Order: sequence, then C-alpha cells, then structure tokens
Amino acid sequence: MSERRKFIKKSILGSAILVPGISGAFANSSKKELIGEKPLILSTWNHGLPANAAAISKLKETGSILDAVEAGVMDTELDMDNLSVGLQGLPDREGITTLDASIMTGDGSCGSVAFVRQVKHPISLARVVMEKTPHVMIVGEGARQLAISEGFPIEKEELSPKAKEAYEKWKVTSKYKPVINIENHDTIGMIGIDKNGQMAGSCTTSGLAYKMHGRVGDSPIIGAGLYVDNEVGAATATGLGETIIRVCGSFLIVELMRQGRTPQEACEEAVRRLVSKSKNIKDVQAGFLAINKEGQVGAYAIHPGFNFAQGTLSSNALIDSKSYF
Ligand code: SD4
Repeated sequence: MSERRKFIKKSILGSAILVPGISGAFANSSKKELIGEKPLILSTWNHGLPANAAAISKLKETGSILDAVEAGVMDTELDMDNLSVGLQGLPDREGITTLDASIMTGDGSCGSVAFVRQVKHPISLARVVMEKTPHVMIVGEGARQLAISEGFPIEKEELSPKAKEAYEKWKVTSKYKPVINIENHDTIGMIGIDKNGQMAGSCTTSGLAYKMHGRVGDSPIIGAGLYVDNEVGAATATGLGETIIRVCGSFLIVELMRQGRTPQEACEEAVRRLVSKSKNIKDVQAGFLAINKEGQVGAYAIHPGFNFAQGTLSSNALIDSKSYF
C-alpha cells in the first residue's frame, strides 16, 4: 500500500490537516459549510496540495482562473509517483496507458479529450479543443492527431517503471478482469473561483487501472467528472467513473445548488443518488467536491478515505471528507 494510502487509512474522518496560516476548518455538521476566501481553489486528494500551489502561483502571474486550473493539474500530470494521472499512470489491461481530461469555464465553454495516447498534458489538449475547435470532445487517434497539429510533443509509448512493475504483478493474478475498488483511483479534479467570481475547473486522469482498452471514465465527460457555471458553482468527481456517469454527478451537484442546496448538501445528495443507482457499492469509491459562487465548499464520498486540498492566496490545507458509510 502506498504511503499516501496508509496515510489516508490512518487519518481521522472529518479532520483537517492545516498548514500554518490556514483559516478554515471542516465543519462537523452538514449544515455548516467550509467558507473560503476568494480566490479559492479546491482539488482532490493529497496531490491537490502541490497542484493548488501551482494553480495559485499561475493565478498570481496571469490573473486567469482558467490558466490556474490548467497549470494546477499539469503539475499532477508530471508527478511520477501518481499512478492514476498522466503518462506514468497504470495502463489498461493490454498494457497501454490512455488518458482522459476535461476543462470548463463558468460561461459554459468546455473541452475534453479521451482515450488519448502519448500526450503528456491532456489537460492542455482539452483546452485546445475548447478554444480552437468548434467541438467539445475529441478522442483517441483524433486527439493525438490534434496534439501533433498543435505542436504538442508526442511521447514514446512505454510504461513508467512503477507502472510496469505494477502491471507485471497484476498480470500474474488478475485474470484480465478490471480491478475496481476503493484503492484504484487518484484522479485530480480541480475547481476554482477568482476574486471576481469567475470560475473554472479541470479534471485529468489515466482512468481505472487495467480497464478494458477503449474504456472512458467520467473525467472527460462534461457534467459527470466536471461542471462549472458562474451563476451557481462548480463540482468535480473522483472514483469509479461508471457510477459517476450514471448520475451525471457534477452536473447534478451544480443543479442541486441552483435549487438552493449548499455545496455540502448537494454533494451528499449526489452520493446518495449514486449509491441508490449502483450495485455492489461496498467496494466502490467515489467522491465529489463542490464550491458555490459565495465560496462555500462541499465534499462527500461513499467511503472514508477521500480527501481534498483547499488553497487560497495565503494558505493550502488538506482536509478529510465525510462519507456515506
Ligand atoms: C475514472 N474517475 O476514470 C476516474 C478514476 C479515478 O483516479 O478517479 N481515478 O473512472
């Protein structure tokens, strides 16, 4: 088990690990909300801390929340210790790493790529789809061709040493069944709001380890892994994509907030919906993050173990989410 996982298992549900200078703390009651100052950036899992730092630094540099959420997750796409994001991620069952990513701004602009190979920064390719094409989603070889035409470097197709070792081990015992459990995810989803209330979000992943070749998860599906609306708020997801897609998780949360729910209430309702529509939920993990235009924050997962990073101009804190079970 990775150090991160050991850490998560040991962590106390509902607690916050705050770095010096942090103001917020995770409220125990679902009625209370984490209120963040603006700008505010949220991202999934431990790697959210360095990702938030990269996002905040980009925000200070360019003033653009879109630039910030792109730069933030690019940091994770390069993290060789992360086996669920970027080309170093665990491969599908054929031994090929394929990536999914999406990006969205609060005015409804969005772009995504899925099932893409050999591109180090799928999030930037998703941004190209959003800004330079008339489309929302481009997949597979088409996405790779777009990357080539836009001058993205095309990487050699080989597994990272850690992914190779894990894949070799998996081949011995797996019988080529996709392993879907609460350990098998580490996607980064990031949502942010700037001081003027402009929002943006990004989500990038290598998807489920040992998935069937061609499988696409929730992360590049607008409304499932990510949804952003300046008039209401933003949400992102991590975990078993199939369960998240089934309930249009991120869109559902934004729509619940539109109807008056707080981000926390909306995340909890989305998890309840997801649980009610899924089978064998005991071994399945999924978690949501949400933010509304007031800067209130919500987080909720099916099982304990989900955490997220909350960053502002002067602070960055890792917080444990509450869960359904
Ligand atoms: C997927 N939601 O492809 C992603 C998995 C995940 O870290 O969260 N991976 O289903």
